[in-house]
Amino acid sequence: MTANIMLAEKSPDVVWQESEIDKERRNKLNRHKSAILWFTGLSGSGKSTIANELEKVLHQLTLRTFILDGDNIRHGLSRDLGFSDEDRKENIRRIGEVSKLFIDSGTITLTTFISPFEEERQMVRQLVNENEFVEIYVKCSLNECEKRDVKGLYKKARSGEIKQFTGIDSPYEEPESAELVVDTTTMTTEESVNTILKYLIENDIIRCQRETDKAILTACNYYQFINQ
Ligand code: ADX
Repeated sequence: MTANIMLAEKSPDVVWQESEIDKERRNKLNRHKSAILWFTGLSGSGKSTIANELEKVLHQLTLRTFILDGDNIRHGLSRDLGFSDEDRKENIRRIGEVSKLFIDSGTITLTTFISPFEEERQMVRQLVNENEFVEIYVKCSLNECEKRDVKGLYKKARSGEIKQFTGIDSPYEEPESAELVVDTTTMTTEESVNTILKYLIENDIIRCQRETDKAILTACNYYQFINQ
């Protein structure tokens, strides 16, 4: 049976249906493992920028990837949710479950949600196998995020036009057990991507053995870690 299957809470008579084409077979076909790269951090910290840049490299390496993005998910799957603590928890619960499905599909999923609460991030971590969840804290001071204010939301939050804004009148709990911390006040996007690539290679989540892989990484200026 697939790991960590919970009983259906309100419908105890539903039974888990196994499929013969399972994660292992998909991983074999893809020639790489599944993983959730869970980016967390304040709005404007750089989660989406780094995830997009990283995905481009992974895609060039012919790995199967997908980005679940906070703003986009709130246009569909979570369109009924706001920004109260309860709604944010439900948002992350849904994304956790979707990410778990993506794990079973053989995909490397990059998720970019503020995900402000340690408990919910831990909950998602528990849904999958130990080496399948990589928490990446995109660290950036509130001051700097506010200075960037790419979407103009901090200004609105300060003026009271937007309520329950993370960092202003809604909390952000810094990760306690993130696999990686990338500090976007001191690191460039390229350096952050390098750090993550290094981790993925060292932990055998991705492999870059073929000459073409090395050529691709060289072309992207991400070669320095491969020969170590
Ligand atoms: S989470 O807290 O539930 O993880 P999520 O990542 O989905 O948040 O959504 C955050 C995005 O919604 C931000 O990048 C920002 O663009 C937008 N947003 C709108 N209102 C708020 C708010 N009150 N707090 C935080 N982000 C908000």
